[in-house]
Amino acid sequence: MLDSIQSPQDIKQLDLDQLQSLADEIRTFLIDNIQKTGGHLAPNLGTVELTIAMHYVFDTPKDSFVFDVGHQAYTHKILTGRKDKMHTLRKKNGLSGFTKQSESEHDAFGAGHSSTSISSALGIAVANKINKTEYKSIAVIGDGALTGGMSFEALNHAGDSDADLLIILNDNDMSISKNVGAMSKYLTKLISGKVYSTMKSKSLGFLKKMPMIHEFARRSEEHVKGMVLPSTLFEELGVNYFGPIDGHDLPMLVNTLQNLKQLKIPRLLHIITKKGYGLKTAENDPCKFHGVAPASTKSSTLPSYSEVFGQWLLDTGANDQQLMAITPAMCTGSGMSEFEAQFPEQYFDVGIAEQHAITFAGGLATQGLKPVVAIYSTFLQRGYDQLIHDIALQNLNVTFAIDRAGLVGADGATHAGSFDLSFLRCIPNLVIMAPSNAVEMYQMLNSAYHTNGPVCVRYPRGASLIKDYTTNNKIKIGKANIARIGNKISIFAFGTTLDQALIAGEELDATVVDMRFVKPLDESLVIELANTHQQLISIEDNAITGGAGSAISELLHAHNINTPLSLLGLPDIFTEQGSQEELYALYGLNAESIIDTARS
Ligand SMILES: Cc1ncc(C[n+]2csc(CCOP(=O)(O)OP(=O)(O)O)c2C)c(N)n1
Repeated sequence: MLDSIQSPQDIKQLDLDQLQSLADEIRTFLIDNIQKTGGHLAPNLGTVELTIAMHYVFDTPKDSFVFDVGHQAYTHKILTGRKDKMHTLRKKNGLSGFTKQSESEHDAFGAGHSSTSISSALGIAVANKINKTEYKSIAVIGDGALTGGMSFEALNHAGDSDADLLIILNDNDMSISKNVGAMSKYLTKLISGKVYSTMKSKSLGFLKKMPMIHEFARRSEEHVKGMVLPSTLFEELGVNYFGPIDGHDLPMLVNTLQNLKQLKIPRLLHIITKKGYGLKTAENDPCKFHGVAPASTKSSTLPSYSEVFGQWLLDTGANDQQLMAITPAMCTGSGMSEFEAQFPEQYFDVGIAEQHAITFAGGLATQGLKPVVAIYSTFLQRGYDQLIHDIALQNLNVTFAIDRAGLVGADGATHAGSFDLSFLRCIPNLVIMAPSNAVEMYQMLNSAYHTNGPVCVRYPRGASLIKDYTTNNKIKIGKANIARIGNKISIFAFGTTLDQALIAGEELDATVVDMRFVKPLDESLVIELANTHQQLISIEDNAITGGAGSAISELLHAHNINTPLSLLGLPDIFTEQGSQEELYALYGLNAESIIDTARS
């Protein structure tokens, strides 16, 4: 059946039994495809029935579906004419692993970062009203994404509006790890609460027999609230609450969505799903199967940079009870699982709440504790004002372990850590380090932790080439390291670009510097080398605009030094998806490119 579906119109001809067969076929297809391409397996297995029901009842692209994060939208891609390209998922020039406007008219809003769906769907709903259309706007948001502050900001706005907005809360009790926080507990209470159960059966019975739906819709909002379910948190905020219903029961989903389609008010449908549904291994360990690598990937015996951080955290936290480790919902990805297990009193998963994570760390620091915020470069973007206003301005002792800096590969532009050096470098009081290898990273973390004020250590995704890296040594703040002495040409390498710089350095007989610090720069060394060499090249895995090379350029300019300087880094575009190797080659961040630059 799947091969005959070219557009959402095609599924509207099917009966409910056929829809169920289609769900089974899609599930088998997903398991097979994701094994080859890699991708978000468990989240997508959990949303097959929901997505089929949505396309059965609504009419995209006139109606808008906004999938939060967009990582669970594979069935949506399959049903909207992209099945034949699913083998290119997450590959260079292939389909994105998230929703993307430029990819399909059925992708109403692009995503990748969490907790944006209610805001954007509300914007669409309000625009629909202003444009006098009858189109529907639907946000699909997970219970994990609901922990993000933007979701609450959007609910606050939506509940006070008369927008025709349907929010579907896909509750599987999981973020990447187990979901956390009071909201998560509240949702569990909603599902299991005694008072609630009676209300649930009443409201569902009511929904099924809704021939008087038009009359219902005409009733005042207050009355609607009272009839369906009084006093859920959502109701109190002015968003009508329906459910919870079984998110794998297709007939129930179709029936409920058909009913809810008739309404024109802010409303929320709570569905319960199982992450990894239909694949036992994924159901049993949804965290491990949240995102998977292609089955063909060879596992590395070398530690990843995230693991190096995790080990440092364990070693340091074991000896210092002032150390407080904070993650905004990225425990495993950041290498913190073991720390969580061993030192639960010193560990905080605050939910998908980067802004809060940073300011919370600030509060801890004012009381003499020593917070370490582990955060992906791309998600640090969320906490920018908090970093400036709450941490740097008050010069608080917070260590930032910034993971996934530079190009991350298959996740593409939404997840690339391309901008951190640019947006961090302009903030007073910050120290910014970029290690060239695992030993240096460990030393830098030692230094960061024992330096007053906010300090960032930023490192890339992937394996470090060194197995044995623990050390008590520290690195002197602001001191670069000359890795190779040569002639005429000096290459300033930031972070792990050092390896490629050294290869080019051999070929060119160039001086190569492991810069180590983006801020403070080792100014005296740069000036000395600029005065003793004829050509300078900087290389970094960050946007050239405002990046580390720009810092060198500014320094030379300030000292009227005219030695030619070429800046290698990421161009002024949103970077593509592909393997990390492909992308570093594409953007010229390799030895060849350094050599070409020097020769040209
Ligand atoms: C701002 C931001 N922080 C962190 C992430 C990483 N992330 C991707 S999916 C996810 C969990 C989402 O959980 P939920 O919304 O419940 O969806 P599920 O995967 O359980 O279906 C997280 C933390 C992100 N995409 N964006």
